[in-house]
Amino acid sequence: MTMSEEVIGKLAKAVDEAARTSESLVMLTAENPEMTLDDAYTIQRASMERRKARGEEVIGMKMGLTSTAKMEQMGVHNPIYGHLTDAMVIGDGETIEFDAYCHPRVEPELAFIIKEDISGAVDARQALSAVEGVCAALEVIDSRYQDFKFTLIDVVADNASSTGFVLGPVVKPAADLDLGNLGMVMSINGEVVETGSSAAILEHPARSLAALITMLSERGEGLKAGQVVLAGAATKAVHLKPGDQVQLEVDSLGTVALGVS
Ligand code: 0L1
Ligand code: MG
Repeated sequence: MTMSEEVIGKLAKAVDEAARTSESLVMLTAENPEMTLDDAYTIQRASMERRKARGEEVIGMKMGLTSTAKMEQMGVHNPIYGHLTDAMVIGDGETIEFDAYCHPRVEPELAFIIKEDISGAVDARQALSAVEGVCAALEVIDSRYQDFKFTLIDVVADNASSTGFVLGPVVKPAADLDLGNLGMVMSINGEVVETGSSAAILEHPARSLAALITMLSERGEGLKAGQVVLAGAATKAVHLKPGDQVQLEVDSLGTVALGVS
């Protein structure tokens, strides 16, 4: 870590306030070029402490930038993670208000429900042993940075653009699914906007889960029973606009939906 606790606290406040008020920010690295990836994860955690102090509860984690399409879209080369809180839960079929966001986008994802605590440097098979079930999910991301422009370090400090997520109603054991190759079709207002396969999520969603657990272990952390993990997007993200009705259909896992007013 290169930054003092005071600077970490100041930057955590900046990203947290931007998320709370939907006022976009200039990327943090513009004024803090010395900031490292490690600093960025420390800022992310400090911003979660601010949310917890307001009564939010961390209920899971997300992996981001897990597909080649997403990495190319954002001009980066590594997956990242962020924290999910109870305030980010959107009910299946619920309508969100466009004005409550800076520049929201939606991604087709899968989610894991974790059945037992797990930590350490694990492989995909070990990671899956801690999974209760898998469901379809939509993630709403909303970078707090002006014009959606940031470096990998900036986006990590901004909690990997985490904003909201919807879980589908069908939860199945991973063993009952062709998890490495589930077809995923995302439509907006009845028109197909993205099609993909779960194979695009770090080549297999279980690899994404294992990568998350392994990255968390580098900070002495892990996943807890009952947590939700968004495995990452199977395609690039799509901009939302008022009036959109988004639906994701996943092989064997049914549909999950979201509206925008
Ligand atoms: O969930 C994601 O893959 C988003 C990661 C952050 C980059 C972005 O805002 O698109
Ligand atoms: Mg995502």
